[in-house]
Amino acid sequence: MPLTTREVQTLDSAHYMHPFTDHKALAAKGARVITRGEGVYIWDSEGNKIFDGMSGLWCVNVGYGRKELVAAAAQQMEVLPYYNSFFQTTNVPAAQLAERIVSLAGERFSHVFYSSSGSESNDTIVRMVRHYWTTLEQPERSVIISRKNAYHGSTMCGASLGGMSGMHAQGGLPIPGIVHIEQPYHFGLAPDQDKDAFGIEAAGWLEQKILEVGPEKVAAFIGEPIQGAGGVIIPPKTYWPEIQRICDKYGILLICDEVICGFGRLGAWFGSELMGAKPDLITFAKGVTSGYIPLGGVVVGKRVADVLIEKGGEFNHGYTYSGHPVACAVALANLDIIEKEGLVDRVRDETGPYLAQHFAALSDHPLVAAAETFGMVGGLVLMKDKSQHLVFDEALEVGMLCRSHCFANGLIMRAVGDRMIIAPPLACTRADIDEMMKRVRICLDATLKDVQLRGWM
Ligand code: PXG
Repeated sequence: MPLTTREVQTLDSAHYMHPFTDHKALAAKGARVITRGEGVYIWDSEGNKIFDGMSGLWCVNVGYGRKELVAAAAQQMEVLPYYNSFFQTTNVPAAQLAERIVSLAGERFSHVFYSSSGSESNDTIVRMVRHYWTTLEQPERSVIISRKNAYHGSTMCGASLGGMSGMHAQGGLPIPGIVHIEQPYHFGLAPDQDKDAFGIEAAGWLEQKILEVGPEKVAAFIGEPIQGAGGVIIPPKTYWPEIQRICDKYGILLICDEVICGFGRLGAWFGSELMGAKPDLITFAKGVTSGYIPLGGVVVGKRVADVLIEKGGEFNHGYTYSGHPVACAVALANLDIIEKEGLVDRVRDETGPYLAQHFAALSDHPLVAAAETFGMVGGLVLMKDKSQHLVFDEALEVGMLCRSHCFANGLIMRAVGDRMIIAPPLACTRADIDEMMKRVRICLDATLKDVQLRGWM
């Protein structure tokens, strides 16, 4: 007999400590139990069918229920379920996948270092970058510059690189040698300024910080091509080329965290290609396996790999699951699907522009002050009075109210403050996008009605 919803909720609240969750609040209401997925939909234990406008957590890029991935995992588990890559050993899928990822990333890259998540990958990067500069006899180059409101994971290094003040407030973060500049959020910081001029100005904050820290102490700059968890902040097109110019000018390494943007989400294998950035290191995770099994890693550019391999000696770093054969086999099968179905080109040429057009049209809604997408990510801003640029009182948590109307109306759309964000599967068809947009409008209307009833607008 399967457990009832209530039984699962009871076990859950008694024993399962969830990530990023207020447990007192959750216990009062009981967790939603998700039981299955197919295509772009998930189902909960009460039988509700929900359009997953967030691809799980930005990861189920090929959609749910892909038998090829199940078969790849089962087959690899039968042959070799696990072996490590320490002690001068390797396995077939890990070596094959490394070659494949390097060839997708382009000729500046030569190697892949594996982990099991985005957070671990960024921990690897912090150690690798500092080891690189030490190997080059510049150990004082240890400071890494990141951005406010960035998300780079939840480990000590990941959360320190990230710019979330709520995370820094717990556990003594950030660790030493990590500093932050303001994010390039045009709508939030300078909506009246010319967008391209703002992009140049925002990139200039990096140069200011380099000069403040001392160029001889700066190791690297890290950024997501488009900030995801921070609310889908799409930078002006002038931003990344200017960031690249500044990194080149001071010889500092550029790290693009492509945990969300990589593997097709923006309509290219890596988002940095589209932004005009030439990173030395790329963080990946999530979409590499479409979330079917944990896998992450770092694509290492020749600039770094050549030094580490020639002169770095042993890099005293690695994980039990680095190059896990089952995870790598699933990743290979996932890349096969993306290639066979032409999903990257489809996002770039067909579904991405289609989504962009329909999403932008939401700005005719009384609650929506701005709505923008890039590939298969999008964000909109809820405002009290858009003509006056008046925001809602933060304490009202209008975004969370909208999110609850989304749940109630069969749609997963996330709230980051008063920004509502989406990241549907890359496998979405136009018909799926039509269905999602229909639900988005229903949810916005329900939120509007609710906000008016409460007298907040
Ligand atoms: N970098 C980026 C850019 C991410 O988006 C990580 C690193 C960390 O990956 P792992 O696999 O360690 O979780 C992420 C993860 C949200 C949300 O609220 C986003 C992430 C994770 C949890 C919540 O949108 N992104």
